[in-house]
Amino acid sequence: MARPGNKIIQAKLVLVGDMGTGKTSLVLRFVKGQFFDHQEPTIGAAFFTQILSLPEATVKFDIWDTAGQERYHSLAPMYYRGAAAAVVVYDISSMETFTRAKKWVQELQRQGNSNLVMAFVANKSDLGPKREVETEEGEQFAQENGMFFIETSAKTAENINELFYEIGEFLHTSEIDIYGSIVHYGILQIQYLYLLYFVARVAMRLARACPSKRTGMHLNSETRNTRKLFCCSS
Ligand SMILES: Nc1nc2c(ncn2[C@@H]2O[C@H](COP(=O)(O)OP(=O)(O)O)[C@@H](O)[C@H]2O)c(=O)[nH]1
Ligand SMILES: [Mg+2]
Repeated sequence: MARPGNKIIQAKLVLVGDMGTGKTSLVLRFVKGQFFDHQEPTIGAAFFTQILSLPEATVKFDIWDTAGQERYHSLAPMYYRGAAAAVVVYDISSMETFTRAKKWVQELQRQGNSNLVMAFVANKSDLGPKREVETEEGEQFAQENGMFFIETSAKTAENINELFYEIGEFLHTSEIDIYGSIVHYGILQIQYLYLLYFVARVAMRLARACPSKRTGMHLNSETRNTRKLFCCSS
């Protein structure tokens, strides 16, 4: 529930990663608190919504859960375009899905939204004995690419709320940053305009204090001479 007076952030979130890494399971766990050992594969993409209350804001997530199959790859930009957050998922028991996740990160970086909040998620942390990807490998890649890293298990619910909570916090802070830069830019513009106004006023005062030499000097002196002649001739 949105808290009264709390700021509301509407955010499009997209999940990408290889098929079978647990994207749908992560979302179902977060949205409905459910987990299925035999989760149906996603066709195309599925849409979910969930509201998350943070101390300072309420985040309304519009979640696009994409299918990981290669044949749906060409549809992916439709889902990540305009997204505020992207969750790139791999399965800790499959090195292949880790390699694929790294490619997803590169693709998201290429699409050029520098404000995109990205989370690198190592799912199925409950499959410890089958682990192929060490925590440090995921952590290091995420760090090198400026992403937030977390190990989760949709099965045991480990770190699922934490994942979305962190994303919400990142979205909230990056909104403050954007707002802050707009205010900062506005102040700079006002200072610049005031400086121009000040320079213009000084220039006008100077112009009034030291008027430029009149043109037609020759005519004036002629007038003076004429008067002189008139004076002397009388
Ligand atoms: N052990 C374990 N299995 C999981 C976990 N998350 C998903 N699965 C299983 O992995 C399979 C694929 O999950 P799914 O959510 O359909 O993956 P998606 O294709 O990425 O959406 C399903 O059988 C899930 O039950 C997890 O955290 N731990
Ligand atoms: Mg799925």
